[in-house]
Amino acid sequence: MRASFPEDFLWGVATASYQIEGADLQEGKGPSIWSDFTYEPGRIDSGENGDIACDHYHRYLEDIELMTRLGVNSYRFSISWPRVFPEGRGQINQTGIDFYDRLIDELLKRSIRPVVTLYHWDLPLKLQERFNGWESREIRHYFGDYSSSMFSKFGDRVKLWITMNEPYCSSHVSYLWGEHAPGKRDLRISLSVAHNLLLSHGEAVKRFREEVRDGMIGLTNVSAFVEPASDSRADLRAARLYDQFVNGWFFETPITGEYPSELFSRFEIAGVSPTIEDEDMELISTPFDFWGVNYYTRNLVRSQESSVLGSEVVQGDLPKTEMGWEIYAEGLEGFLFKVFKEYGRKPIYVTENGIASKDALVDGNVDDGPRIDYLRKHFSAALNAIKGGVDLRGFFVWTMMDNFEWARGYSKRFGLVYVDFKNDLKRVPKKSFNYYRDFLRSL
Ligand code: IFM
Repeated sequence: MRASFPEDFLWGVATASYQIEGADLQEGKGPSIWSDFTYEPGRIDSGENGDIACDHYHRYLEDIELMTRLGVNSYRFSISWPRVFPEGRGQINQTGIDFYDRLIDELLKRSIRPVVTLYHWDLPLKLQERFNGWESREIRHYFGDYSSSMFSKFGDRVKLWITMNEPYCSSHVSYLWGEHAPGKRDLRISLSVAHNLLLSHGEAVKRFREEVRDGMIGLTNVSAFVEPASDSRADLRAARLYDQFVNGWFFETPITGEYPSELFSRFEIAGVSPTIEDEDMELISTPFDFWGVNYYTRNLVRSQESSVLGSEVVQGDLPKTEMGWEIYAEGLEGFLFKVFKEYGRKPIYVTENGIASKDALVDGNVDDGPRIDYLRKHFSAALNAIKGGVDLRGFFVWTMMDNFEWARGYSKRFGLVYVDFKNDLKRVPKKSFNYYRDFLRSL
């Protein structure tokens, strides 16, 4: 199968700073909203946090050595904003910059292409304290300045940039469902946060165009392959509204410069729609180069008129991962076609895809058959999309190693490498690591 993918296809693994780095308040790093949130009782399963995580900050060489053994040609990671700007802006933490310099140089030495996400959820706590972080329109200038600095520090070596990871999660999972930092539950605030995130994405792209001579910049969204729970008119409409909420809001708006109209009208009537100022939509729709698609599951949706969203997700009957997410590789293929056709015919990278499974270390081995099966099916779905004409250019498995899975703590393991959190963070490649390695060699 591998040989059927384009020759210059990027095959990689993905991670995020707070989930793996550890060294949380060390070497000049400032706190993020997660440093704080994880210490609030009841927020995280088992009261865990990312203080140490996989200690990648100190063990990055060992981790890159594993990537080399794996045979990937690219690595997607995020920069921790508070590690480089402890206060969000102003005084730079040179020790943090040095860390990313070493990381990038080592990757390039191993012919592994660095793909950098500027924001994967760890907002500097200072900005939260000063003006409520993403709730304020001001944040776009801060994000723009931070992005400009990163372009100038690393742009000579990093050629693929992602402004942010899953703005759906940094808005709704954090401000509507209350599961992620800072853990609020208010749709009006959540929609305004989503607006400020999109503005900030646009600002970063604008800066990139003005300041960087080569390279590409894109936006990574989480995607849901939405299906109606029945053929009833009400459920079909609910599926449409839900698709606008999860997908359209973040995929359509940056292309068209307009929010999906049916859902926007509903929010207007409910008095929760975001305030849009002159030129906002122009900034949001600043042309960018590619889409990052994070795909995990499908969502089955039925009508729920009493909710302002007009829809609710119901349990489907497909086999599920340890996260309780349905396994549906056909959804990846379908979604890639949708993104390509409906949202600007841009190059696409699958920037995350993977599975949490019940992995156990037995006699020094982790036999994670479900992950192998999952990856095989999703690689094949990606190939079908390419054969059907989608401009898919890369695939990043989530994730390199078991790590801090946000509100679920360390209980959910997504890695190709098992991390023994009870035994000095020992790394043990799982059977799926060997599967991916052999797949990559099978030219
Ligand atoms: O771990 C997360 C990641 O940070 C963002 N996308 C989904 C993953 C699995 O939940």
